[in-house]
Amino acid sequence: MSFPKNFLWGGATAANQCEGAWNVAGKGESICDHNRAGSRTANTRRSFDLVIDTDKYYYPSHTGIDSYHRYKEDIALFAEMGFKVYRMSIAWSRIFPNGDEDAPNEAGLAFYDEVFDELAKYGIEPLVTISHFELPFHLGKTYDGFLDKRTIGFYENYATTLFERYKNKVKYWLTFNEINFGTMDHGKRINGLFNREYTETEQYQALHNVFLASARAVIAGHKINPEFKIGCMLAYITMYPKTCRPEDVLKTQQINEKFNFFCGDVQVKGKYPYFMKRYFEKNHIQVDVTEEDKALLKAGTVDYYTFSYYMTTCITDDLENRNDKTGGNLFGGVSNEYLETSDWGWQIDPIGLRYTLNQIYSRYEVPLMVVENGLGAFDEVETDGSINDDYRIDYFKRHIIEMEKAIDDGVDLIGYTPWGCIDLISAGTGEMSKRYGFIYVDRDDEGNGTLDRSRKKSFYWYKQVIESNGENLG
Ligand code: P53
Repeated sequence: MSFPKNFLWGGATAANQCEGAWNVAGKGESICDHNRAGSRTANTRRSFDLVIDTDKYYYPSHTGIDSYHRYKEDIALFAEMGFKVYRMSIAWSRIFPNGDEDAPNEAGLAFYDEVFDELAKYGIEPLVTISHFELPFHLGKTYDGFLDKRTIGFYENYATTLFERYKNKVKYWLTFNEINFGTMDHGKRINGLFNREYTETEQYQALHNVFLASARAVIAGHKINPEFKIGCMLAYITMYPKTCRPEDVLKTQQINEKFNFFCGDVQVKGKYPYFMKRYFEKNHIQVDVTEEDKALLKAGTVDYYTFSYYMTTCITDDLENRNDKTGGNLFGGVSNEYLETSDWGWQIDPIGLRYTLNQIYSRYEVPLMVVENGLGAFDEVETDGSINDDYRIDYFKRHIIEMEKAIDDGVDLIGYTPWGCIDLISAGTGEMSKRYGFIYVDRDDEGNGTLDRSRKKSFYWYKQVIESNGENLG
């Protein structure tokens, strides 16, 4: 049992959670620049301000961990750990500040040229998320984001600009981060629906337009460089029936189809699954899907499938009346008495990763990559400056063992990029103290600290894992 020779070990971040420099060198406002810091309990309900008021409130994305200015130091640390791949995102609003311009902002493009050149120095392959929760604010405000068909064209123009510019520097792309959050209210991070309440029809119409934008980008990208690998990305929250009561099992199947299967089916198989067509019919949801759209979805299928994996949850047929809901899952899943939870209530389930990899692979049989996984935890800096994050090492070790078993099961798993390889702003809560990194960043929830970087115990541990291609787990 072992990892393939060319397995892509690395780490993952997103621009809005680490770059900072939110209004520098021509960058426009992105939707996430309007998110205030939340609190531990706020979870995914951070305040979203239509008008930014920096005198009154702290907006964590405005400074992030300042990687806009410190990326060279950060990449050197990634290289020290032996990263083969680095998953990062491009801030759309650096390239098209308002989103609807014809011509891109050269300063934004030049910045990422430098980042890619820096990665190339160390032989690290970039894996670029084109849109990671960072639609230009103007597109949401003026067009209701992806509810307006014109936004499909803006996205295609943006993606094509990136493909042309970086065609010899980047091979691996992802069109949208966690696209399946578009099936719920949380989807405003992707589709930009924040001006008012939207009907379910409107939400699914916007998601449909996101699918079309993704398909158009895949087609355009392959024309520009046939070597490109363009993938989808889903938040995969694996579900178990709470009990073996057939009612619970059936409910699990229904919620699972809609949250975990629907978007992957569209992006990998190129068509809407039967259960969503029926769901639309039964609930009088009128999504306009033309024959031309269907052909586009068919032609614009992705080359590989990627997902985030943090937790599993349990489903019962009376979710509404339960008081044992778990954190992180946005459909109200309940606890599993066989699992431990993180300090944020996310249920830790390494064996679930093997199960999940097999579940996804049996459905699609395309190469898979785990592009997010990790433990958000409080870290303590000792008086000598060391950070002994054994709990994080233990979390990764157990997940890596299960990935190896999944590969042994026959799953074509090509890479692993743990989330927040350097501490960054939490997407859910806006906290800094929910730390994921191998690299510690001196910064607190209110924005104080030197922003200095230091190596945690897990840093040395992960270096040894990569060096041994997953054999030496300590
Ligand atoms: P944070 C919820 C559940 C699963 C994945 O999340 C999620 C979320 C959003 O909170 O998002 C992904 O920072 C996302 C990253 C995010 C990461 O998970 O809330 O792609 O941007 O930071 C971890 O702990």
